[in-house]
Parts: sequence; C-alpha cells; structure tokens
Amino acid sequence: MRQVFQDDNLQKSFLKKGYAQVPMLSSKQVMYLLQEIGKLRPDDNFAPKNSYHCSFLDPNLEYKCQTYNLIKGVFTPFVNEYLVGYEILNCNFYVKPPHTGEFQIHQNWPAIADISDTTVTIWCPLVDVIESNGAIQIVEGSHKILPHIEAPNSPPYFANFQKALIEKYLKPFPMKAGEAIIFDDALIHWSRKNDSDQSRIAIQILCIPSDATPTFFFKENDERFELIHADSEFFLTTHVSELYGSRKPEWKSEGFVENQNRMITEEEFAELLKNGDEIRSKI
Ligand SMILES: O=C(O)CCC(=O)C(=O)O
Ligand SMILES: [Fe+2]
Repeated sequence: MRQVFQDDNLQKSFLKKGYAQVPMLSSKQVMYLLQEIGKLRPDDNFAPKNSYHCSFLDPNLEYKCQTYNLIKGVFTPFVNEYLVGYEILNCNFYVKPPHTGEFQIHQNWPAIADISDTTVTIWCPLVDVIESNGAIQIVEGSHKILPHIEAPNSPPYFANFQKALIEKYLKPFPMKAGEAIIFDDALIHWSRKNDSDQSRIAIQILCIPSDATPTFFFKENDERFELIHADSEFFLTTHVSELYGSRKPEWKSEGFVENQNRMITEEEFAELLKNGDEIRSKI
C-alpha cells in the first residue's frame, strides 16, 4: 500500500481507520477564506432551496474557477506538508444554509483509474461544527472492504441498510474552524442537515497521487464502466448533469472495467468491517 502521509503515526492510523484528524488553518486564514467566499457569486448565491451548495454543482464557470484557484492557493502547502506525492484534483465549498442541507450517505466517486489505490479528501470546516449543524460523519474502517464503484447511475452498495448506517455505524466528528480531517475517499460518510441559524461552511479538497491517471467512471451499461480521462479542467468545465447523461464524443477514453458492483446486506457489511484490516492487507 502506498505511503500517503509524511508522518508514520498518521500513516498507521490512516491505514486502519481510513482517516486522520490534523490542525490546518490559522484563525487568520479562516478569516481570509470567509472574507473571500463573501466576494464570490455562484448562480445559487450559496442558498439553494432545500439543499446544500457544492461548487461542482453550480453552473457558473467563472465562480468555479475562482473557487479552485482560491482554495488551491491556500491549501497546496498543507497538501505538501502532510501527504507524499499528492496533488489537488478539485476543490469545493460545501455550504449548508440554516435548517437544511442533509446529505446522501455516500462514498466519493473513484477519481483515479486504479480503485485499489488511494485518493483522499481534505475536509476543513470554516465554522465550528458539531453533529447538529452538519459535522462530517464517517464509518471508521469502511474503506477498501469491497471493490465497489459508486458513480452516476451506479448506486451505493449499502442502499438497502442506510437507516442502520445512521443508527449504528456513522459517527460525527466535532471540529473547530480550521481543523481538518483527511480521509480515504472510499470511506462511507455523510452529514446531517444544519439545524443552527448560521450557515455551515466547509471546504473539500480531493487529492490524488501525482503519478495516477485522473479518471471519471462512466457507467456504459450494466456490464461495464468506461474510464474517462478527468483532470482538474474536466471537473471545472463539465456540468454535473452531463455526467448523468450520454457519453460525450470529446471525452478521452482510458479503457474499460467490468462492473463488479453488488448490493450487500447489513450482516455481510458487519463481517467485512470486522475483517477490514485483513482485507486491506491483501490489496
Ligand atoms: O460537507 C459535507 O458535509 C460532506 C462533504 C463530503 O461529502 C466530502 O467532503 O466528500
Ligand atoms: Fe463526499
């Protein structure tokens, strides 16, 4: 398994749990980012109806480029400080307006061709978060226990026991503004709606190994996925609705993989989770 973290203790706990919690932004940097986000003008004005704002979901290209440059500028030094040979693929603001914004439980879409390799998300709130205002929630040790490809038109393997995930497995991570959690994109994660009167503002940064092929998994049919070359520019210039539609002729193919996805039961999930260390050691 590749060395993800510079620090050996962080690496050890990351391998086992799938995440590491680290200090990141100074309060000055938090203030700077809050000030800069206040100047940005996404089409949804950071206040979509009954939902959350995610930069990638916003149609405004200029806003998406400004966001990418702003976040990349501030976080690249942290990527280099904590990670070995990783670079930023895409970045998002996730804003939950007051009293809305519940997520779907999900794994992040695979972002490189080899799904046994590791991509990570840096998730960094710009306000203090607790469970009730939408702190991130994670199923510890749920990374790489099943080679499943979650993608547009390709539902999660745990679709049949989501209530149990919320009741028994997902745990919130209360954090101060500027702290960060760096997690394996294959971890099951989620967050509640924001029940406070202030917007819950967080940043997500998806990092991939510099030597990996950035890839979007397009579900061609029930039998296979086509691997589409998907670099930073692809995610900036593509609107999410295009990823759910038909294949665009200008997309660059990187080959195909068989669709091995299957739905599992909560019982099987519990077993896989219990044997996670052993399963991961064989990858
Ligand atoms: O902002 C959130 O609550 C969830 C973010 C998320 O799904 C991610 O960072 O991958
Ligand atoms: Fe996510």
